[in-house]
Amino acid sequence: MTTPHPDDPVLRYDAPATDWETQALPIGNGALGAMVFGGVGRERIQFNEKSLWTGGPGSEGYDHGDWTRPRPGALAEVRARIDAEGRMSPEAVAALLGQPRRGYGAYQPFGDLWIDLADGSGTSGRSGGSGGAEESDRDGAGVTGYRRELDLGEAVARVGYTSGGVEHLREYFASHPGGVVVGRISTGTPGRVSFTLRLSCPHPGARVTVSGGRLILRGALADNGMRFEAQVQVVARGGTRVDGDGHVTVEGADEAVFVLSAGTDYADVHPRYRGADPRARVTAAVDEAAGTPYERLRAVHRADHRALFDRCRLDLAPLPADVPTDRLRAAYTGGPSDGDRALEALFFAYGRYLLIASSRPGSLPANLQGVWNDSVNPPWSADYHVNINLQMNYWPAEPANLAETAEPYDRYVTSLVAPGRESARRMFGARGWVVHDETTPFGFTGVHDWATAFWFPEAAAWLARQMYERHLFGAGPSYLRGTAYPVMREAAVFWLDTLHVDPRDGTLVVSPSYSPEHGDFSAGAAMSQQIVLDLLTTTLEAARELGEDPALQAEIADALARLDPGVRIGSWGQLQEWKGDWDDPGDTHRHLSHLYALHPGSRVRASTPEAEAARVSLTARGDGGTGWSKAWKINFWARLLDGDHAHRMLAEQLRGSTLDNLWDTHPPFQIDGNFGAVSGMAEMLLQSAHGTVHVLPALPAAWPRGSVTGLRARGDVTVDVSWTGGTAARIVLRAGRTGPLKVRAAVIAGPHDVRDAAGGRPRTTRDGDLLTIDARAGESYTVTADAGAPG
Ligand code: FUC
Repeated sequence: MTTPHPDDPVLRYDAPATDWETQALPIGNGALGAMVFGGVGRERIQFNEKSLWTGGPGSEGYDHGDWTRPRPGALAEVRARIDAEGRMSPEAVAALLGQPRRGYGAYQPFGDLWIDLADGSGTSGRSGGSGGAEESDRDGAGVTGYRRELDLGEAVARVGYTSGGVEHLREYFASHPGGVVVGRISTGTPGRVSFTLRLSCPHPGARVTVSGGRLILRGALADNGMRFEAQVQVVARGGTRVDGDGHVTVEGADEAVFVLSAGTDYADVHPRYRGADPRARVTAAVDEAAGTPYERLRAVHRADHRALFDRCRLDLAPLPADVPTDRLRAAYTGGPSDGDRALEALFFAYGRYLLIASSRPGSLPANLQGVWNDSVNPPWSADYHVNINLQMNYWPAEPANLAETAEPYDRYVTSLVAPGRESARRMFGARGWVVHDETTPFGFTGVHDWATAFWFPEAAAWLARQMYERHLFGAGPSYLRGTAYPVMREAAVFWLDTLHVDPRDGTLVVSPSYSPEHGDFSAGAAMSQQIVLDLLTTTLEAARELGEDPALQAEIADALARLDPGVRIGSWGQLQEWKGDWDDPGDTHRHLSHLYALHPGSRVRASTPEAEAARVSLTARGDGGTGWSKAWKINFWARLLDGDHAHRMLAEQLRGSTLDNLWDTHPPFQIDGNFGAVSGMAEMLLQSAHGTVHVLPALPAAWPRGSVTGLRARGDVTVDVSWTGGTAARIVLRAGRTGPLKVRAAVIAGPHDVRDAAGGRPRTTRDGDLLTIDARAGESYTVTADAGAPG
């Protein structure tokens, strides 16, 4: 077993996993995901491919969620009733505007790879193998030194133990360059590797054939005819390899490797969503990997992963070497122990690891479970919920220096435009595009009829606006012109056609408007207004920057002048969730939609009356909630510059909403909270939403010392900070652009020193804790606390 790098964050356990959701360990390359159990007599590797979905074209009654019967006047009727009565129940609106969901489908598990292992003493471990049953036998006679690890730096899962006097070592990784999951099975003694490997699949009609050490699993989903294929090639060094009926057996080898690839005939192209048969692609990937030495596969994977993973790192305390991660988590209180700090930093590293593993160019974005799913009926279909969840998945991409992982998000959101145009036309008679609460890889952009979560046309605006963030971080002008702006522009046009004049005050409002997943329908709920305002503002900025669409610019400017901004302070000092002052101070609902303008939006800034009102609302909602809700609250408190409360939310999440394998739980497992927490921790350490690079804006007392490298700020700046005694000792800023670089940090208010990479002093101006550096692209600037220097 390769020894872990001493500095790499590692999840470690001293027993095999018996439960998929809470214990098994995830590896993935974006398109493929696998869960490693690490059994002793029987290894289970459950695997996924991201496009294997039921529903959509080919499934019964699929209609994209667009209205299938004409509803002349239905929308107008809802608006008129809301104009007259101020509100309408979700049930009443759903009766008029909803429809039963047809052909929605769900993300599907692909299959399981089972390895029945001999113990190395010559006894065959094959148990007759009718597939399916999990088995854990760590306590089997004579097993010692069991360990199971997920090395986040190497992106490798390892299993090791001694059984029958033989040391067993296995490692697994999912290679993005190779398009394969790879496993190596070895023993400390040559000639002792013996096992039988087989595949099982939950989908009726799937067949496994075997030839030349290769298993081919092939089938088509009964629901929609989607074709799928997985192949596994077993390569043994020494010993014998024999094809069996549905399995491959290796006896007495020195070492064996398997490579697995899987695919479907899905294509992200409206309206058919089908492309080439997967066979050629899967065959090519497996052939290529099977013909490449293991060490080479591993080295290429390592380089690919490290190029992303190593860019950013948070250190709060070293991981205790011998404490298994489940025990570290069980002992966690959020108090002052080093173990707690180490777990927090591990959670940060793990969230970044999970994003790399579940979102790489060339496949769909991370869904509610990233890429991992073992159920034919997963929670919420393991779909793309877009009233916060998909957006949250990508909050850390830029700040935590993983911009490339957002490519699948951009591509997917862009793919929603074509079906979303149809929904906009058919349901609203509007130009542009729309999508509601949740969607699938098949462009489900219309509605269903679950009253409390069916209507959210603002989702398109939110999704599109988040693409503009990537531009702000530094994606470059061609990204804005070619990728973000076209999607934003059409989302904006939809709202220009759809906004409604509020008869009470003549402002432009969204109607019907529904604050996710909460309260009555009304006109101009805070989130609706804030999102539309945000989209129109950023689309106008983008159009101006690109010199595009002058007529549209004028139209947007006109709408903005009349738009209700959706930020109001109510009777108990709260930020109002609705245009009417309806908020209940006893309400602890998980969604805090009315605080969108605080985060991820940026219109509400700390230390303003609106921010104080946001604090009142946030305090009233309390520190509970689902995993993702707690993660969002880390971000909110960080934006309010309250590091201690942000940390308290992180502690709540780790204590109450995190599983032994450190997956976030709603419950059940839902990955958005892992990603939201990384974003929140990044916001505690660095903020850039308000024109400055704000260093350590919300550092909690619980983090008196530490360091972070490679955080990203808007304006193409990369930042390293180390701190002691709660203040920055050293800040390194790498400028991607030439021009004024504004840095805010407590250390700047006192004696400090600023140097460029050559040790020279750049031109700077200072105003209190704000330093403006006359920066040059490519240069790095180091700010140090300097007790000797004049202030
Ligand atoms: C939103 C949330 C739920 C859940 C679901 C997947 O609808 O309100 O809590 O996270 O998405």
